[in-house]
Amino acid sequence: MKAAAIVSAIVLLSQLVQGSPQTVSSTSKYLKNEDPIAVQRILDNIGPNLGAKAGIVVASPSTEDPNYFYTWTRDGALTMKSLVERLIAENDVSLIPTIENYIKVQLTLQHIDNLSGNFSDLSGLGEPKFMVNATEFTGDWGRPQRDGPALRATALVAYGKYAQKHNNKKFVTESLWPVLKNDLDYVTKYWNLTGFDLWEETSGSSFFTISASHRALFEGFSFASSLGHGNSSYLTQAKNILCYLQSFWDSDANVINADIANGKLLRDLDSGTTVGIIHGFDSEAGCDSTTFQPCSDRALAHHYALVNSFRNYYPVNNGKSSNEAVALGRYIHDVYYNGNPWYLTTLAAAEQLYDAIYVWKKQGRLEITTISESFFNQFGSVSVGTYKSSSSTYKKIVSAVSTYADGFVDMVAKYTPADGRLHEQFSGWNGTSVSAKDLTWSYASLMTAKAARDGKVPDSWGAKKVSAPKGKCSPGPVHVVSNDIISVKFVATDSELTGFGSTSIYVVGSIPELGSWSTSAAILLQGEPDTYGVYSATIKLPPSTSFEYKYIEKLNCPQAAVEWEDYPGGGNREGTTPKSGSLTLPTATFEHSDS
Ligand SMILES: *[C@@H]1O[C@H](CO)[C@@H](O)[C@H](O)[C@H]1NC(C)=O
Ligand SMILES: *[C@@H]1O[C@H](CO)[C@@H](O)[C@H](O)[C@H]1NC(C)=O
Ligand SMILES: *[C@@H]1O[C@H](CO)[C@@H](O)[C@H](O)[C@H]1NC(C)=O
Ligand SMILES: *[C@@H]1O[C@H](CO)[C@@H](O)[C@H](O)[C@H]1NC(C)=O
Ligand SMILES: *[C@@H]1O[C@H](CO)[C@@H](O)[C@H](O)[C@H]1NC(C)=O
Ligand SMILES: CC(=O)N[C@H]1CO[C@H](CO)[C@@H](O)[C@@H]1O
Repeated sequence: MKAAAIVSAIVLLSQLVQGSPQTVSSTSKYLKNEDPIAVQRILDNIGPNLGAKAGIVVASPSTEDPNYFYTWTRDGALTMKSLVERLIAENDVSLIPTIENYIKVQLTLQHIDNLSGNFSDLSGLGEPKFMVNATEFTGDWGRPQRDGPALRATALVAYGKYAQKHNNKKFVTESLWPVLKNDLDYVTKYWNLTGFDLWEETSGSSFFTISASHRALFEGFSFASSLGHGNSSYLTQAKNILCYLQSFWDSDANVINADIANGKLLRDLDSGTTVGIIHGFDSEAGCDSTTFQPCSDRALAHHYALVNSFRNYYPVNNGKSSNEAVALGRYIHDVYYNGNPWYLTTLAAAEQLYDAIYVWKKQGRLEITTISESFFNQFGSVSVGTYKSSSSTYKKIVSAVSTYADGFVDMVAKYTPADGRLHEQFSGWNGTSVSAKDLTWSYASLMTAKAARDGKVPDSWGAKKVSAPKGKCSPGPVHVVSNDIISVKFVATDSELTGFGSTSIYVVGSIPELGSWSTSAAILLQGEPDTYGVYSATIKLPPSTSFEYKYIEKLNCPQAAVEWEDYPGGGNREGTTPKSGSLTLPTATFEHSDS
């Protein structure tokens, strides 16, 4: 054969092997390029790098504006979960020492007595963050946060199953189980108390935390059983949690509520819910709505409403048509660093859809219900019903949803700087990087979104076996008896606060629940869902307690100037809780003179 003939034979052969030559999409190219950067940056942020203790996951190397040079239980757990999934999907055994160091140092963190409590009654596990040398953080903070132990339990179970399969039982019994047991016991005991949400701003009950708690105990029970430590309390409380979780679905408004305090809605549309949905994904659970699977009608209705809330919100989203992906922040009217879009929330929206597509393909059909109808109608008018994979409607929808999902990644790609480094946020005005640099969680979210797009889904956690709760929900072993506490509502009006980038109203006061006059620990007043310009916060206080307080306005970033309300006489407001019942304080009105 002549050389040219050999070359063309090789070309022909390689085309046969690869199938017909296809153009690689820009989404694939971006992810392929960014994925190794993400893994490397994650590993760079884990001790002993950066001077952190071995296994400590540093949130970001940023030490000022903002200072994220800490380890958060939540961020660390979600990052480790993504590394364990990668270990399993790619057989990347080089990750094992990092994962095992992480697990070992958690036992130290669990034993630190801190401002959330102590180890003896496990209350200290609710502490949200620690110094990178694995010592206590003593500053003001939104604490406790009850998602951390649950998320860590899930990361540990994922690695525990892998290690058991690969003959590392010794590590599981000696190092992993002691940490996991504490987390499972913590969730079992405390899930039914309030705490701060994943954004560390709102004290109450959140979909994210409750759904993570359910998964942790449900899969924790089976895993513990496989080690001979099965404890029926885990399963009993998993059932109670699942029952309570259903109350976050609002069937009238067709939304998943994000945060609830004292039976009142604090916020509905929130990207934290999407992060909760992808965390709870189980590729074998179909489109189950009890566990809010990514392709469930509830989760798709949430996706639709959440994305729409951001559609005309950021200037970077301008000009997108009504079924194109857009950049997403945490929630609208967020003020933290001006409330820009985040990489991890935009990627979570893509990941939810990749998960959904995976399941539709696996089961060979998709279902449209009256709940998910509006999500599907974005891509052309379709009727409620079940569509088999052979139908043209199915094919049209799957293709459109794939394009739509890629669009979220494309937004992230567009605003990723040339060096591939992901901050926490990108400007809603022009897409430049904002807030903490090299955010570990941003990179973890890129890795998991790519894996979902590639069809490399995490192992099942048994969600298929979850049965829908019936009857009245039972409380947890530790719960608040409502007459022990008084709901105190703070209300303020300001008709000039507009959306993206404006200031927010807070209340601060003399008692710890009101931040002890520290403006950085002030309580954020949330916009009332139905009343324009009215903001409120409801907190719990003991009966017959007197306190002083005052309202402030500020941007939620460290250097922001604080504007104190102009209260007659320059003094403080005063309040006293009654012996029982609730208390609504007089409404404060902010007025702005243009001077
Ligand atoms: C642990 O913390 C709880 C409250 O969170 C407290 O009641 C208990 O006394 C503390 N125990 C120790 C040994 O500090
Ligand atoms: C841990 O780090 C903090 C902050 O850098 C420092 O103040 C403290 O002394 C360190 N503790 C130990 C035991 O190294
Ligand atoms: C089972 O779990 C409960 C709740 O966490 C705990 O109090 C109890 O000690 C556990 N039982 C055993 C045998 O470990
Ligand atoms: C505790 O559980 C009960 C029963 O599901 C529920 O009504 C209540 O809102 C829960 N409270 C918290 C703070 O989780
Ligand atoms: C982009 O917007 C940010 C605010 O989010 C601003 O600080 C920055 O100067 C702008 N940069 C450019 C290049 O316009
Ligand atoms: C070691 C330490 O700082 N412990 C503190 C933990 O928090 C409690 C309050 O809940 C303090 O009293 C301890 O001093």
